[in-house]
Amino acid sequence: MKRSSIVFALVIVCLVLVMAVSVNGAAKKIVVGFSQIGAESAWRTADTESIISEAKKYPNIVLKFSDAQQKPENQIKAMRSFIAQKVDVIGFTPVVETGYEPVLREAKRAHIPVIIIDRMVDVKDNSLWVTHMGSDMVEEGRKVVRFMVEKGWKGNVAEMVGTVGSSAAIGRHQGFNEMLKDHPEFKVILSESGNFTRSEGKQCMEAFLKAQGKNINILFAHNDDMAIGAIQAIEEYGLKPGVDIKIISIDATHDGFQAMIEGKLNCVVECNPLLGPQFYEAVQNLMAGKKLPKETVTKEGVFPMEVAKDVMPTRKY
Ligand code: GZL
Repeated sequence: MKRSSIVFALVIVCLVLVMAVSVNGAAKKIVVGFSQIGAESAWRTADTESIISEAKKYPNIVLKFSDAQQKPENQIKAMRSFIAQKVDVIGFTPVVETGYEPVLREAKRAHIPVIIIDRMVDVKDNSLWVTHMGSDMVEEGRKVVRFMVEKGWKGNVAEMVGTVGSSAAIGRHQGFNEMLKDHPEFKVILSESGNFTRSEGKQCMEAFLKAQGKNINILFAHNDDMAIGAIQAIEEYGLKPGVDIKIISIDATHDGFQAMIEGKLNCVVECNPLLGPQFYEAVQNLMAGKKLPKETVTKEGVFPMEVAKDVMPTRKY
């Protein structure tokens, strides 16, 4: 065989080897469809930032992100679109607990695994989702009462509930009322929804004050954004938030800490939104064929106003 033919053959073999390695060497792309609730609160914004920014750390992750503007029907539409696009994994946070069973069945039939983060669905068949990660909302409600008792608070309580039908609002309300049974020093005189938003929290507090005014001793707001809206309403009414009306809320966001530093909010119960790292670790493990835990609960603390100034610089959301 001529020398030139041997060299040509060697070049071809090398090219084929290089191509084979490059195809096998590059990690397989994983296409993730994520349906987010919306942008109703600072907590949700931090959660979205975590989901989007963390995806950029994985060269093999392609994220398709959809914002449902707090409408479950938009989530169902987005999830059907992800199924039609044959994504590898669907991630989502359900606005409310119910109404998702049909689309979850469609994802299962299409062999697309579903990872749920933060809020949860209420379905009988738990094979419709692979894993859930997020806070224990019932325990968050219990922590609120434990703090109120520890501080020696007593009197009439106004409860400002989150989005009606959401697992966050249902769980927090459940834990709160479960603990109150043993504490007759508290009487819940008002309980209405502020839908987890600042503006609706302000409106809700205006209605509370119109109905009960100075009879309200304590406000429990299911999230910081509603508490901040309520603080504005209380000040406009001529009372001192954090003094005339004690206030406790859940999330522990930057603005919650700022309100505590200003003496207008007495305590925040932490609910951590930074679920991006956990979510993509689960995606990678799932695609690598590893078994995932059915449930992963976030560990969280309680921050009274006295520690706000020192703790604030350490906060990540
Ligand atoms: C709780 C989360 C709630 C936050 C709110 O895990 O779903 O939704 O408490 C957010 O701030 O809107």
